[in-house]
Amino acid sequence: MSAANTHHRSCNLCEAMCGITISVEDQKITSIKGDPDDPFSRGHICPKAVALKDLYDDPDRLRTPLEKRDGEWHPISWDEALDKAAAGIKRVQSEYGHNSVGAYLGNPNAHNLGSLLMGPPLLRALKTRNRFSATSVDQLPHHLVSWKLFGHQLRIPVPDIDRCDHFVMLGANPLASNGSIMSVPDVKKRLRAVSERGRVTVIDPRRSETANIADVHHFIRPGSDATLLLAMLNHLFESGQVRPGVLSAYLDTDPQSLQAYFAPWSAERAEAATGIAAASIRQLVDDFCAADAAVLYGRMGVSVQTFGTLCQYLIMLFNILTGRLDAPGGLMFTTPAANILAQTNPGSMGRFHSRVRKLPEFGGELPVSTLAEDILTPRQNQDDTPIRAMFLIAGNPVVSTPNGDQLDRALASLDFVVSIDFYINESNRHADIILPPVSPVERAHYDLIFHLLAVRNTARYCPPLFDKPAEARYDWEILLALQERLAPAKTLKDKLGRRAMSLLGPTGMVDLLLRNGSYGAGFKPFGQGLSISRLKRHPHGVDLGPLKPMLPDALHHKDGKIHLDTAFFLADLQRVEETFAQPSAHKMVLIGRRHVRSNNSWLHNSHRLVKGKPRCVALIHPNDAERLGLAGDSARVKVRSRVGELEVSASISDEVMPGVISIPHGWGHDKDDTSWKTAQAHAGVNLNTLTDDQALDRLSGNAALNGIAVDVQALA
Ligand SMILES: Nc1nc2c(c(=O)[nH]1)N[C@H]1C(S)=C(S)[C@@H](COP(=O)(O)OP(=O)(O)OC[C@H]3O[C@@H](n4cnc5c(=O)[nH]c(N)nc54)[C@H](O)[C@@H]3O)O[C@H]1N2
Ligand SMILES: Nc1nc2c(c(=O)[nH]1)N[C@H]1C(S)=C(S)[C@@H](COP(=O)(O)OP(=O)(O)OC[C@H]3O[C@@H](n4cnc5c(=O)[nH]c(N)nc54)[C@H](O)[C@@H]3O)O[C@H]1N2
Ligand code: SF4
Ligand SMILES: [Mo]
Repeated sequence: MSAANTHHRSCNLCEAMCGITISVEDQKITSIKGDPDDPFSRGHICPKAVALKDLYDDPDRLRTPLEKRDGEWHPISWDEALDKAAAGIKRVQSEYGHNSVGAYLGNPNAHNLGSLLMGPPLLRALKTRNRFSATSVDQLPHHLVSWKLFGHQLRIPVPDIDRCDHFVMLGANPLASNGSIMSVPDVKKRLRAVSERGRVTVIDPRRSETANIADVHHFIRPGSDATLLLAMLNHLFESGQVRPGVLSAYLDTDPQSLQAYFAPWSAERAEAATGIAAASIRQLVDDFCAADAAVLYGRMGVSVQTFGTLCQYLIMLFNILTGRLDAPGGLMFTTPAANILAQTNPGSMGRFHSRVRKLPEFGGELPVSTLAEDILTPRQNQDDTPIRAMFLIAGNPVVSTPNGDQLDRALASLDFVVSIDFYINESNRHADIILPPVSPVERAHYDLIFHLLAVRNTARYCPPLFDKPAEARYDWEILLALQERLAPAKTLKDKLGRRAMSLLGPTGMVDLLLRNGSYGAGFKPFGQGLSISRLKRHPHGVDLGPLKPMLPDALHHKDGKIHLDTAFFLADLQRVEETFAQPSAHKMVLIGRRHVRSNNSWLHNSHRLVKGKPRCVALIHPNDAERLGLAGDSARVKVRSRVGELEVSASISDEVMPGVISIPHGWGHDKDDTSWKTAQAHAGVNLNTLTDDQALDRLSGNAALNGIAVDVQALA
């Protein structure tokens, strides 16, 4: 600790990476404030930052490994826990084969330096094909599009918001989420600045917090974005505004040859599907083309629906055909200081398939929507291996993935479950062994993933705020210890490699990445270049400047081109035709919602974040309320889908469009055998009781969690 008892670090709870200043007295955190000297976040924080303290102090947080015996949890030593965890996995694998073990990696892994670096070796040690993660309920379409077009799944361009004059946003609500696939602290101020320079347009079935500060908001029928994008592209061609500019040199396809694909999609047809007036669609395109710098960006609302990949592809195509890719103020590639692209699988698809539904892997992972069936479906033949054991690492898939109740049953049926987590949640309550790592402020942090997706190039390293208790383990130590037990190093090379990893630790590994990165030894402004020791001397972080044009360096295909692969992506147009041939028969369609005081399935154990009016309520338009006979703010509804039903309080509001019901995800803490007692007292309902494991984005296998047909009934 510094003498002044203040510690500077970045918050790792979401993608925004805000700089925070933590005051400490006698090993207690006394305050957490925004760090005005952080060149990226400039003092901004959101209400969630204080959860870092609540998490550290939380008496419900696990601090000792637990073993379940006869249905009761017992604390055990680390050695015993690690030995038993490995033995249980080995037992199942020796009986049923390697693929009988599955792993689910939850979202917090992406925010945890040690897990990012040491997780892959453990996964390799498991030798299983059954690897799942939050990617397939989230950003999988972005990876697929980047892999196909640019040759690397992590080469994802982000909006250059600070130099943009017209920002068009589909299905994202950064005022609540603080940005996604666009690390953008202080997004409200940055969007306001866009507005002052030009215009912000939001297209969302809900008048979201972001729509509220936008210049233009259009309601759109959930799941119909593909038709809007097709009509936008069609108008672009019809009005002669296709101008890829310098990008033409990199395209492997003549842009004019694409027109025929979009020709069937008049703005009038899109109006019928989306509810957005044809004239507004044309105007949107004309204004976009007229702006000096413009960007079209889409996130959860368009990624996690049945046309997720097609939408992300069409968004990319629109940016390319209007010359906005790699252009300041458009969609730009980043130049992170610690670049992990060379260490990461650039992408792959279909090298193997899921057990029951035969969905293709992407990048070595299978779509998590198939997990429950791959556990529950009985063995079909001699070569068939159901999943009999699971690793749950920083995730809560019962709450976070579709048809959560089915997955709950599936996890309960397993022979063995190990979890690395500091709470007993709705999923790892089915575990046999739980291995709890330290809390975020007790470990070093460098953001490997979100600098890669940030709207400005910056770098910031944070040493741990507190030393960890002697007995406690970092995530990475747990991961390495399990790897050693499951696949002991045999050769001298392996032994040296593992020894080096554990001696370097995550900080040493980032140091190597930094020294070998774009701003490493050769980078002049920092003399000897960027390294951990240099970053330690800049505790507020260093600014590496605005995003830079990166073509052709950002292209990984051997021919140096952008591969449009129309055969793959536009094959899905047939499904668009079928889906929108007739008006939808469904009266109500379900979408999700995020709130700035909530974070996926956790942080509901922080009293400060959950207090006040319950937030897990359904939003229903007054017209629907009237039709359903709902009255007053105490109304309750029963919502039913193909896979499940739940009862929830309804709030009648014209912030959602007629025919749409919005319920936040991440709630449903109604099981009494979890450890988060405050969360139990604010249980809410599990939205993923209603989402359908069979509803997928066909091209990627990503879950379609938005746009689920439901039946809504008033409760007396
Ligand atoms: N219907 C619907 N469902 C959704 C979404 C939606 O919009 N709608 N969003 C989806 C998205 S985008 C995502 S990313 C997923 C997220 O869903 P998950 O992948 O399940 O992730 P979380 O809910 O964040 O996981 C929380 C667990 O991680 C643990 N944890 C937190 N930090 C650490 C750590 O540092 N180490 C370890 N070992 N454990 C830790 C917490 O204690 C908690 O138990 O949810 C998805 N589910
Ligand atoms: N406070 C908070 N911050 C978070 C999280 C959190 O849970 N809470 N989660 C983090 C994670 S893991 C992620 S991935 C990001 C996500 O970040 P965002 O993508 O910004 O997430 P959402 O707030 O879910 O925004 C999705 C928007 O899409 C709209 N929508 C739903 N269906 C459709 C549709 O069919 N079409 C269109 N056009 N719009 C639609 C919804 O109404 C919603 O406003 O947020 C991150 N930040
Ligand atoms: S916006 Fe995200 S990174 Fe910033 S303080 Fe809030 S949770 Fe932390
Ligand atoms: Mo996410």
